[in-house]
Amino acid sequence: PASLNLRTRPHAVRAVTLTQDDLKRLAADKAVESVKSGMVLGLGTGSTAAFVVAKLGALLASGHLTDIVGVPTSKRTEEQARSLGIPLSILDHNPRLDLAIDGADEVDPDLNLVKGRGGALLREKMVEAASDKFIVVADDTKLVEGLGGSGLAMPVEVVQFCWKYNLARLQDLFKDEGCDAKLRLDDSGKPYVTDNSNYIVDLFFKTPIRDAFAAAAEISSLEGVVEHGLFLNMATSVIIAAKSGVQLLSK
Ligand code: ABF
Repeated sequence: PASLNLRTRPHAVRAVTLTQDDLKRLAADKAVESVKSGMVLGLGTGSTAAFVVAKLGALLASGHLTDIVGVPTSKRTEEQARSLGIPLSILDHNPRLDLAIDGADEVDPDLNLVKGRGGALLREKMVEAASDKFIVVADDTKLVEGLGGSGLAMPVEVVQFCWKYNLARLQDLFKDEGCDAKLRLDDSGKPYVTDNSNYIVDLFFKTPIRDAFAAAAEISSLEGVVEHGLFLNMATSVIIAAKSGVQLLSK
């Protein structure tokens, strides 16, 4: 019909294009549907997790959620949650959580994850390991066939003492994967310091890690390594938002 002639009335139809942030928000809102009043929640870190915290704050303010307590996985998540009036706690006082919701950097077909590109991997892993359920929220760009396959950083948190020694040992550990290890720097070019006063060595692989479970054990065995970004057998489910819709991946 003439009314839909796009040449004469180009404004007639405006395709809704979902931005990456829209997808992250969609995944976050879907995950928050699993939150019930009275829950003790692990609050993740990163831009997707920030949408989760924002949604929780809104539901608390509107009275749709009551009596929730948040255990943050970073100082910046703590600040965001506090600014929204979300009651906060720590693992010392809440050693068992009902549910943690957090982002991820890579998700493989077995729901194993690479996390920590946001620098919060230690507190994330502590909080998520203490949670009965752990829902990961991500946009579809995070899906990989094999961990390490994105070519982006797989972080390892190390003590500051002799970090060069541990960087060299980590690089050597993954020489078969063509690993390039780099000390993470902050915006001013100084070593990035985590919330826990440690450094981060980022590992970049040319090919995916052959055996993530063996790799995790080998990394953890290095003296001076505090934590790494392989989150294996931890996610209960993963909510992936894509332009085609939101998908729930469960074990
Ligand atoms: C955090 O979420 C980090 O472990 C990970 O790096 C980040 C992903 O960030 P984003 O959601 O912004 O992609 O849990």
